Amino acid sequence: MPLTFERLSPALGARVHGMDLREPLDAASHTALHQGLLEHKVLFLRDQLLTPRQQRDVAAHFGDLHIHPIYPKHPEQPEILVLDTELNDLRDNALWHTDVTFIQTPPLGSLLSARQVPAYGGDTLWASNSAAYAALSAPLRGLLDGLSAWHDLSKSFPLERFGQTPEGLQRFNAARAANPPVRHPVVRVHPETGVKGLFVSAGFTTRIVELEEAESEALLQLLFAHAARPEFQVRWQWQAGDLAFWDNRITQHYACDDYRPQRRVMHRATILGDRPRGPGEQG
Ligand SMILES: O=C(O)CCC(=O)C(=O)O
Ligand SMILES: [Fe+2]
Repeated sequence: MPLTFERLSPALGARVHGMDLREPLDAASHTALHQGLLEHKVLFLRDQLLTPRQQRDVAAHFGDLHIHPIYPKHPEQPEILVLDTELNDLRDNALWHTDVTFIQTPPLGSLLSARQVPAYGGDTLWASNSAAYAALSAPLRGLLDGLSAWHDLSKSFPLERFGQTPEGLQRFNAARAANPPVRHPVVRVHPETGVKGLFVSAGFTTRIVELEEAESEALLQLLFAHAARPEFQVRWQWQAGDLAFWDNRITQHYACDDYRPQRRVMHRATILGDRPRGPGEQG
């Protein structure tokens, strides 16, 4: 079957046909996947029940992998993060966020593999941050281009859910100590395409540095609501064996919390990226 990308919505998202990631990734497939990712921002592949090792190996073609400071890791493969409703309360992912923006070099992207899915519910939504940016008025874009914001891990990992056991609390405190808030541009220039996108999200962004507190709060609320408009989204209904690969530099996502108490298990490999650059900065 030839390799094709089937577009799923106007803003972003495509289904990939004709690729089997259980086979070693050759140079042509790697290039096609990379180009597809830049063009569509999130790719979906069905019937790819990869082993944790295979998933890690595919992800490692795209960069160094991140090991999450809080979420559990796969026992055989520490680069694979395990999102299992029987291990963790995962409702905190039902919030629009770009992954791991609380570090200096946030992920380039992630590969998320569905292992066990509920009979219904548990969809994930992605939104294009470049579509959101482009839909703002020119004066507001001009203001945002010169701003920066703080991103803080503790905004998405509340102590009530991640610090309740002694081990959990120890991990939580170590994660906070190792990850003090970081500052990123409010508008990021995509390092490969040069396209501008919003780079704030409800998950981790706490404060716009250059503004007064009340101004920052009001503007962030406006941007969070704007970025979550359905026009900028694609929604994926999972089957076990599905794999999603998203460009985390120009998207945010939301894991729908509508399926409990059914079990849901996902494996994620997270590829580190570069330091986000704003419109005024040189490469
Ligand atoms: O469980 C999901 O569908 C997505 C969770 C999430 O936010 C992530 O894997 O980054
Ligand atoms: Fe996420």
